[in-house]
Amino acid sequence: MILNKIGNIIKQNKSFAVVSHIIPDGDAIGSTLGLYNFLSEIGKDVDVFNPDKLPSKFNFLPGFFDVKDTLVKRHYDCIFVLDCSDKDRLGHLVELLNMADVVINIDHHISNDLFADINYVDTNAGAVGEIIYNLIRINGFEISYNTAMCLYTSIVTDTGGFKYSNTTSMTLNIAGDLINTGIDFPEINRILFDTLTAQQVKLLSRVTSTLELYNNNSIAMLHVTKDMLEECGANENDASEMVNYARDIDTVEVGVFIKEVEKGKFRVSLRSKNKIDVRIIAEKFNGGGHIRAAGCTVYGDFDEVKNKVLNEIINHWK
Ligand SMILES: [Mn+2]
Repeated sequence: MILNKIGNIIKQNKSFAVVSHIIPDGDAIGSTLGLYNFLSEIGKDVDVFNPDKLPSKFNFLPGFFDVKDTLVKRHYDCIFVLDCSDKDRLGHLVELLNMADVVINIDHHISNDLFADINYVDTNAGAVGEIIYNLIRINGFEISYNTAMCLYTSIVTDTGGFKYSNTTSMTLNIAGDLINTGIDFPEINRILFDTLTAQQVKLLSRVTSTLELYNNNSIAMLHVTKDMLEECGANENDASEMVNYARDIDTVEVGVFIKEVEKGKFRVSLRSKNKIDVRIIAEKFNGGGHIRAAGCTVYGDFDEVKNKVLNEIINHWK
């Protein structure tokens, strides 16, 4: 079993790095910090990285302020890459892969290209946090309160609060075991799902007023420009969940959110309810993700980008 083999590597080595993907989400942050806390607690020398600045809403997680975004030249016995379907997801930290004896890739994306020395891809896992939980437990270790906070965050965010179809009975069993460590999960849920800044509420009113409906009201599009962010005093991360307002409309199957990153470059988030595999649409633009949640970067002016994405969705529908 690969998780036992990885457990032996943990037991037999001393220095580790843990890293996840650009534009980190709750799973990337929760799973890396969960593994980071666990390895630190059992006495390992661990560095934790992310190529991008972490959204501040996750700053309640133990280890949040230890996350580095730059490399210092050194050597690790082993590097863990979490929630990354390919090494490009590491952005400027891709160099880490050359700094260790062993690179271990742990993921749940079906598109994972198995880039590492050891690859463990479980597409049935709702979140990478579930796999880290299994890795710790299968190898006979305990899960601490701090590690549980991080793994719970990973799982509850990637399953949309246990609402999405990637939630399994295993997901709920794991969450139950994590809750048994005494973590304040109602408070974690409140921070993750029911907290907005004043800037975000202002931005929400601007973003929802951009609503456009297509394909018999089954596709909804929202967008945000850099100017809108600035007018509301908001930053890029403040808009990250707003795609859900497009998806949540009763007649809608696919929700689209287009965010201007810079002139001529847009980040597109896609969400679907029951029928459309949005990962396939994202992959047409060299993006990726999951069947119900995916994303990609599309170049051109706004109308061009909008029409390209819309056409791809409608083509896929046929
Ligand atoms: Mn994930």
